Amino acid sequence: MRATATAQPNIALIKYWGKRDTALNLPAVGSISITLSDLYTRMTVDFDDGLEQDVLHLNDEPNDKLLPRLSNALDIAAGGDRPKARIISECNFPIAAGLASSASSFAAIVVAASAAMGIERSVGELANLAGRASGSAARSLYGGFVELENSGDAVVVGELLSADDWPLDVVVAVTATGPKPVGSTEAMEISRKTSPFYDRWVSDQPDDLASARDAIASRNFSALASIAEHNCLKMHSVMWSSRPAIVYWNDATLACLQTIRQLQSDGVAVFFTIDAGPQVKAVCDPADTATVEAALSATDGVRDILTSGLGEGARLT
Ligand code: 2P0
Repeated sequence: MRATATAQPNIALIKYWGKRDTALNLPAVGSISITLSDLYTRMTVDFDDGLEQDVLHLNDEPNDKLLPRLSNALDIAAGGDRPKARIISECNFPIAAGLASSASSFAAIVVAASAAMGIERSVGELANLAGRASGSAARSLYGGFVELENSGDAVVVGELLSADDWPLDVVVAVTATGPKPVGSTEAMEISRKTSPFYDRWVSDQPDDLASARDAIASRNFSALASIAEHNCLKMHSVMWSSRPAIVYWNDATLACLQTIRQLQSDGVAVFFTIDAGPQVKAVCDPADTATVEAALSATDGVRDILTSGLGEGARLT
């Protein structure tokens, strides 16, 4: 009753922010993301009747902090009456810092737990289970360009283009490595309840999704850049206008945006996106990756640079 799965994080270009059902963890809006190739979470689940409690080892260290949500994900995937499990997680990038570590973790654990229990599930079923654990995790079941549709009692997730259909790179400028001040789940609820812009955010999302879908279908980089930056800044405007305000940015976050604006005016094919954290993700044409890496590395306050191509969905390993 043991299996190992690997999943990569995904970066939303059209963002998920807000829930329409907190009990089922259903998003209020659809979203479109790209799955990365070089950052990963590898998760082994070993169900053992002899254990009295679930235990988690993360990067070879015991970890009680992240265990409750992973135990909940095991309940979702294997049922509340499942045996207890030994969970061994390896992650090659910073956790809970706005780098989508929850997406890769929950995608991997659902795939590993299903296999360890001997339950065969379609990728769509696995995506729905991962999404109940963490909304963005549903998208990491698929590779390349992924759309999560917000309809009915289950989310519908599918691949718009594969990673090979339109190879892009993502250069992540790491501007802080600590955990974020407020987690996404709590922050989304604050926004839903208090931001005066929240309803407009939700009602505009279908138009942004349609624009991004068209840009991806025609591989139109400048059209995708324009809608992705707009959608990102709109999500952060909802966060900033929440009470209390949810501000994930720091000085270096803004400095990176200025660097990217300069690159764009120099003719470099690059655009930014920022999630629930201070890191800036620069999406670019692989021909421009070295230029983007050099410019972001030289930006004040940038501590590290991680570069990734686009990759495949979660799978057994
Ligand atoms: C996204 N984020 O679409 C957006 C953009 C952060 C900003 O999905 O409550 O960890 O577990 O469903 O998926 C982060 O939220 O939230 C997220 P839960 P999740 O990638």
